[in-house]
Amino acid sequence: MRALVEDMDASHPATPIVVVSNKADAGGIAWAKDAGLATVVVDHRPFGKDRAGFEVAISEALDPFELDLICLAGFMRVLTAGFVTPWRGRMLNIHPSLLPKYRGLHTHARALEAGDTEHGCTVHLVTPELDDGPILGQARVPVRVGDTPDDLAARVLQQEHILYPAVLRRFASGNMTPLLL
Ligand code: NHR
Repeated sequence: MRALVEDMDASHPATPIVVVSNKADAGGIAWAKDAGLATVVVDHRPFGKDRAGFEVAISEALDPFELDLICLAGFMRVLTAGFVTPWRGRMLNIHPSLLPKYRGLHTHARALEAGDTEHGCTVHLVTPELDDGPILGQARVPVRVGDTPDDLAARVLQQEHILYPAVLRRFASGNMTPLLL
């Protein structure tokens, strides 16, 4: 999130408007406030298993901002079709694997487990199906002998901070051709 916002200088086709989290103590919320951005926090916990109720609360909080795009970054709640469908084609996510490999969680451990020599991250459009939407960009990293999941996560995260801002610039100016780094 921070890499995206910091990239949005005067030459950028998009403007950061509001940072949303389900965690009031998220570092990104404090940072966004400091940067002068609006923030919204909707705690998912009071909603229990009612994912739709949680999402309606987020939608109602976002409505007044009249956003054009949503970028998920480390957002860890699966979104239902009720939220995703109205944003079809306008919501991006960055996922820490070379999709279509390793949808879902624990991607670094799974890449190591599989003996992959290459790993990475993917920016994709969010569809109701998890980590399944059209690919907008990918960045690759080598897997090194002795890597732990944390080593690999750190190497991928560096690339995430390069890939996602580069893809957002292109996407916000109408270019959906996948960016392959
Ligand atoms: N929602 C939809 N409909 N489609 C996608 O592509 C989504 C999505 C919501 C989040 C991010 C994704 C990732 O890149 C994302 C993509 C969370 C989970 C998950 O299982 C899976 C994938 C992603 C994010 N979440 C658990 C849940 O029950 C909670 C896990 C936890 O809290 O640690 O929601 O990784």
